Amino acid sequence: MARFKFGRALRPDGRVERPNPPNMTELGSNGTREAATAVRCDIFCTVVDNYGDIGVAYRLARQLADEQGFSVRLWVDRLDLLGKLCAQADPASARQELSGIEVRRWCAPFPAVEPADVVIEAFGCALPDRYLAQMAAQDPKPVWINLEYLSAETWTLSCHGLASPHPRLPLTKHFFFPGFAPDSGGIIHERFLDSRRRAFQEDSRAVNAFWQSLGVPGAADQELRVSLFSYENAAMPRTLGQWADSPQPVRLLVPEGRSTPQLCAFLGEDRLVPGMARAVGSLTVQMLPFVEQARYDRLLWACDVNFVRGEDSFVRAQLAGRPFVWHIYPQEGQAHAAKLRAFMDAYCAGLPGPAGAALRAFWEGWNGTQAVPAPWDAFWTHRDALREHARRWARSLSHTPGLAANLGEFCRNRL
Ligand code: TRH
Repeated sequence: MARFKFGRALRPDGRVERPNPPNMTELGSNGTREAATAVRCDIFCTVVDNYGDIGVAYRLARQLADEQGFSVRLWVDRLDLLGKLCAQADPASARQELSGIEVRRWCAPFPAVEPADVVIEAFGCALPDRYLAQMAAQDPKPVWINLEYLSAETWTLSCHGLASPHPRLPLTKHFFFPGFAPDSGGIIHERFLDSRRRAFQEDSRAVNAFWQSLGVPGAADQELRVSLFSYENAAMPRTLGQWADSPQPVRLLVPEGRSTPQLCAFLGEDRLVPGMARAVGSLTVQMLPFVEQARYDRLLWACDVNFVRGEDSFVRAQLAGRPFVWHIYPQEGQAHAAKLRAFMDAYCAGLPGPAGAALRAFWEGWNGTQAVPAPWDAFWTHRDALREHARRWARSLSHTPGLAANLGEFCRNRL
């Protein structure tokens, strides 16, 4: 029989085999490894669009393995996208080990595998029927989690942890809402991330070496470094124009992606590819490759201000301890406006009034939830307050238990 480190291998006759003996260690509440049976966890992820679904699922999978001692198997339908976030990922391999987790291609027909102790479906992706039927046949039943999108909206707190019985099968799904409030599911932040981040930011040699590795020159005197990861954005040309007219040099660092056509139009270029840099007035636009997740963190740590989007880069920008601007994932009927404002309410509560008002105005303009985009200068004039607040916010997030720890506890209490 084929044996895999994390595997529940299939017999040639197609019957489900017993799982291999799982890891015999897990992390106790004090963070030390204790002799115990590892919790087996299956995470299911389908990519709706972009990188956020797989970005969150892969990050969570690693943290559940590293810090909660879970034995994790991640099922994902788009291994090609995982390859963008992690260079070791092999898009052609249907089964591989990556950073302490087992990664499997989610394909149809779904193989007959024994369900894990904990089953996490990311963002409401429906589990394969065959797997669901096997969950129902299992005794005891797996702990079944539906991991929801991150939101600061208060209604999510009343739904967090709620149980939803399956209409036909003897199974119960629990809703898990990541968030910022103490009684939410929390956000993903790795242990020691905050100290690693601060050590990097305080080490000018490490920062310079990072810029060099990306082919970005050292910062000019007074230069403002901005990273840009955004969706198509009606406010972008105006903001680019304001940077071009700025008294201060601005270097805009752009991982290739959905902003590229707008930048081409602004710069009058047919194409922009990683490595190219073009200047207009005070603004230099430098294209970067899409880098691995860990390097993207460093980009956020090294810039003065970061434009981020979606869910995962939005959280990483907060953990970078630097001012940032969020382009929220647009939803039909402007449903995203309430979500944007709920976060601004939480974030601006700790900012002096004028800085909070400037942040709200700029973010609303950037997101098109307010008709007239606010000028960049009106936002950036508050840079000292924004910087100080970003540092404090990152520090306070790093002291929260976090999504993986909250999930770990929630599941263990139900196993
Ligand atoms: O890519 P996103 O827009 O993803 C999503 C999806 O649209 C999804 O359907 C939606 O529901 C969700 O947002 C809210 O943005 P996000 O979430 O920031 O994910 C980007 C990931 O890509 C994140 O893990 C960071 C990573 N990344 C890199 O690893 N390297 C890079 O160079 C860049 C720019 C990003």
